[in-house]
Order: sequence, then C-alpha cells, then structure tokens
Amino acid sequence: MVLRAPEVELPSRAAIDRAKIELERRLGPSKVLTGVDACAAYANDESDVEGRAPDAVVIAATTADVAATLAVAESCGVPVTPRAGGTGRTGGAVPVAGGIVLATHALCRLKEIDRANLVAVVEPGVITGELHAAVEREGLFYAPDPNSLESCMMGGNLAENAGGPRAFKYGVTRDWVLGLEVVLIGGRVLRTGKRTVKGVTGYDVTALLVGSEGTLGVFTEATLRLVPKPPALATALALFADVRAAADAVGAIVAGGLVPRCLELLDAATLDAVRAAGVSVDARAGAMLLIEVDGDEAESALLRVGEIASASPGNVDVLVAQDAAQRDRLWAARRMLSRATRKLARHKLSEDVVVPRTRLAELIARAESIGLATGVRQLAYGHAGDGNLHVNFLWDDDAERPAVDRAVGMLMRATIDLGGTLSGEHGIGVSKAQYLGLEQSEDLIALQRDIKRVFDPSGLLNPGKIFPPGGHKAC
Ligand code: 2HG
Ligand code: ZN
Repeated sequence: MVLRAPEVELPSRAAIDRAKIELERRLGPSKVLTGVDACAAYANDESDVEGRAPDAVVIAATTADVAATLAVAESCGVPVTPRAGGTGRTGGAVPVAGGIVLATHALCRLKEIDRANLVAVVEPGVITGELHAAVEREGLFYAPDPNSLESCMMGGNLAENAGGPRAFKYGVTRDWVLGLEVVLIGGRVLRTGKRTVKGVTGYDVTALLVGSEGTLGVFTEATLRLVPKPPALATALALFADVRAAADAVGAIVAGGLVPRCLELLDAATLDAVRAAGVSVDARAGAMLLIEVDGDEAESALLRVGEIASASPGNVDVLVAQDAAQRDRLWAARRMLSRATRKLARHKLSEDVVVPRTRLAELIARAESIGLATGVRQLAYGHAGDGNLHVNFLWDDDAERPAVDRAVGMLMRATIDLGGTLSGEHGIGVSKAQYLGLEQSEDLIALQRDIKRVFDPSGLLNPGKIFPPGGHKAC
C-alpha cells in the first residue's frame, strides 16, 4: 500500500529523448542507464512513496559528471532527482516526475582525515558507518549515527540533516559540517563554508543546504568536523513498568544535570518485537531506556544515572553492560528495531515527530489514544532525550489506509499542540509535505519557496518535495 506521489508537471517525450542523447554524448553510455529494469530499480527509496520510474539514471563518478548532468537537465527542461544510498523514509530520493535520477553512490572516496585540524573530507557515496570506522581507527570521532548507518550514505545524511541516538549530546549532521562542494541546476559548482572551526563570512549557506532535501543542489563533497574519540563508554538498560514511567525518568536524568550521549526509549509493544526477535527482556518490563554515557567520567556518571533511574517511580531494574560485547548486543537490538517492527504487519509507517522532552509522556498518551480512536495499531520508540519519537502505525489490510492517514494527521496536530515539530530526522519529503502548514506560517513557507526559486528557477531539482504543487493545507 503506497502513498500516491503528488501531481507534478512531467517532461515532454521530446525533452527526455534530447536529454538522453546529450547525457550519453557528454558522459559516455556506461554512466547512463536507460533500460526499463535498470531505471525501475531507482524508482523508490525506503519510504512508501510511489515513484515514477526515471527515464534515465546517471551513475556519476566525478563532480564533472554531476555538473554535466545538471547542465543537460536545465538545457532540456528535464527534472532531476538526486540520490545517494536511497535509504530515506519520506520519499526524498523518489523521482515523482520521472526524468533523470542522479545517483552519487559511486562518488565514494573518503578523501582525507586531517588529525591536526580535526577534519575529514568525504564524498556523498561514503557509507556513514564506514566513515565512523575510519576516523575511529585514527582515535577520532564523527558523532551523527543514524540507525541505518550500515547502509545509509553521507549524501543522504546531508540532504536530510540526519540524526541518531547520539544527537542528544552531540547534535545532528548539520552540527558537524564545516563546508560543502555543491552543484546547482545548470552545472555551476560552488564551494561553501570553511575548513576552520571558526568562520562567520557571509550568510551560512552551508547550514541552508544541509537538510534542504535535495531541492537546492547536489552535494559532491563535504568537509566535516571531528573530535577526539571519547576515551570511555558505559551503557545501561533501565526497565520500567510502563512507558510513562520511562519518559518521566528521562526528565529526571536531565534535570539531575547529566548529559548521557544516548537516551533511547522503547515501549511495551516494541519490547515484544524485540523479544520476538530472540532477545530476552525481563517479563516485568513494559518499557525500557537504553542509556549510554561517554567521556573520562563515564563510569561514575552512569552510576549516578542508574541511581536516578532506580529511584524513579515505576522502575523495575537497572542493568549495566559488563563489557563491549554486551554493549554491542544492546545496540544491535536497538538498531534492528526498524526492521523488527516491520515484521509485525504487512505495512508500517514510522513517523519522527519531536516535542519538548518534558512533554514526551503526553505525546505517548496522545499517540495511544489516536491508535484507539482510529483503530490503527501503533507502537513507539525513539530518541527520548531529544523528545524525538518514532510513532509507528501498523496495518495489514489495504482498506485500513484511510484510517492510517487520519491517524497520521491527528499525530501531526497533537505534536504541534504540544509545542513540537513534524520531523526530527527523516525530513518532510513527500510524506509530510501536506502537513507543513500546521507548523509553519504562510509567510515562512512563501519565503522558502522564494529561496528555492533563487537556486532553481525552473523547479527542475527534486520536484514535489517539501512544497507540494497544490499548496499546503492547514489540515
Ligand atoms: C531509528 O531511529 C530510525 O531507528 C528509523 O530513525 C526509524 O524506521 C524507523 O522507525
Ligand atoms: Zn531515529
């Protein structure tokens, strides 16, 4: 059961044919796929957004390839959808107007790790987990850790401003990007930002581009900030009778002056999925917090976190990971949640709403009543320290889809009521575009559309994303 793509203007047959000829002439046939099956493989990402198979896929290997593709797209008037790992959750890499998919996965060099300046330079096809491993071998650390880090790529992380469990202490992708090389529609190559820690020259175009969901430019290189690898790590599980008790303990830990690097929450239904996947979890637990602390004082900080969690109402137990192998098992269980919960029903939709952390318990209660009111099964897990909750809606029968859409709309409104925001890490893409007007004023949306026009006057770059052609309903 798919989310219908928005109605967008399609390129003419003649424009597509011209573009194919030009692309092959400029890039050579080996970098341009036009076969039906080859193109169909680039029509989707990991969201349920329905794509329109592209007419051509460019496998770019250099910045010059990206520039040539964007020059051809502009001169022929054909839309382009940029794509790196294709692991996005809101349809950012889904070509909704056909045209060209510009794949950057083959631009995959980790070009540099500069230990003295604490900088890494990467191309968009570098897998995030591989970047982690490479810098950690040098005693350094790049913090953003989306749970799909074994398959997602830096290009997508930059486009969506990806976060992950460590965002609570270390922030999201944007906080780690010093500068970019980006190609604009038409083929102009720009360098933005800096390679220094400080630097306030001009507008912060780097910050604007990170999180722009492929609508402003195509990344070909990023200069990233690194820090020394934290010397020690300590990890614990705190089990609670129910999810409200766990959410309240999160507030108590933060109010106690502690800054764990991760504070992850799993509700009862999610714990059942974890148990079903073969991980044993105390039967008394109706919710769990996975807590990780790093730094010189990690052991003593974890002890303090454990004391606060044990003293919190509804606590069932606190278990400290005894060694790296136990810690790895805990994280493996957390990182497979998205896949484990997908097995619970034929269809799953995972939202990534955020509220101020003190309102997390209220958001969970609202999600539960939305499930009851619409009859749609739901469960929740996520980055509780950030107030960022993945409310998952699950259903088997296609006929339930309208109820799911109602549930999603209700969740978006509840989030805004609680002072929150629609997306903490997956972006707006196609999936949430219709709700943008709930959070942002017409003036703010109009200003962003104006910015989009400056970068992309003909609207050829990733059409149908963030700003749907039909305007925004204030649903
Ligand atoms: C996570 O935190 C990811 O595991 C994916 O953001 C969330 O698919 C999901 O539910
Ligand atoms: Zn997440």
